Amino acid sequence: ADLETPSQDQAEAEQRKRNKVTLCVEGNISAGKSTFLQKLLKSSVELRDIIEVVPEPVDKWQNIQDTNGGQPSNLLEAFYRNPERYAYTFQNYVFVTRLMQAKDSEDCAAPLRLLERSVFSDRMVFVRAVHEAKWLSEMELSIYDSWFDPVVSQLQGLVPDGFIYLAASPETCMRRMSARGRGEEGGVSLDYLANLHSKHEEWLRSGALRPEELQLLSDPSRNLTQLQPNGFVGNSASCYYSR
Ligand code: DCP
Repeated sequence: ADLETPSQDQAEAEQRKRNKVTLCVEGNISAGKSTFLQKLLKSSVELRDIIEVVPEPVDKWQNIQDTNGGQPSNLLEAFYRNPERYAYTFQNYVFVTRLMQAKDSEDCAAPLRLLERSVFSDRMVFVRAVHEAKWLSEMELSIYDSWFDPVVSQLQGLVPDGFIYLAASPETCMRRMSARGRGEEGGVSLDYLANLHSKHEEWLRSGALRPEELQLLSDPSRNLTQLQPNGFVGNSASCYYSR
């Protein structure tokens, strides 16, 4: 009987999981996602108690451990140095590391989980942009597309309850990116940022989610409702979906 009846701890953990809200913070390179999340945590003790922030695993992309004990490699740097060669490898690894991180934070005690970016922006923004730049071949795009939906639909932990979009002009992002001076991003052009910007706008502002995405996000068991953009946090952010 013990095997069949979940303990009180297990039942509470399940209940916590069901009641947890997950939002993904989206925006262009250097839009200010990490700053926004850090400020939110510092803004009040009460907020800190209820929020679990899950930063983007950029450090994992910069430090690929060598399985033979050699020096770690930097995949982010390899991608920007030789995008035709590494765009697919990079986007593939971005997906896997995001998945691992989402799983690791799934059981956190906080009722509100804020993830920096999502597999949806990876696909709708970055994968599209690198394909348009001809850094991803037709075959590589088809491979990515062929596994994306089946994998995501098997992994409920990847589907958020909503998105917070931090909109910033490509010029602002360029200025902030140059000021930050992350070594790998030295060659990122204003044109590339402008393309990423328009892809974010198309995806999040026009509500142009793909039918499969809408289906995933409006799964009745997740109790989601589509909302109009509502200026959720400050004047440059919108929350598109909410319980
Ligand atoms: N990146 C990418 N493809 C993805 C995700 C990220 O090419 N699917 C790249 C873009 C950046 C780097 O990874 O060079 C880090 O991405 P972010 O824009 O998400 O992170 P930032 O640190 O720039 O965000 P912010 O400054 O808003 O905190």
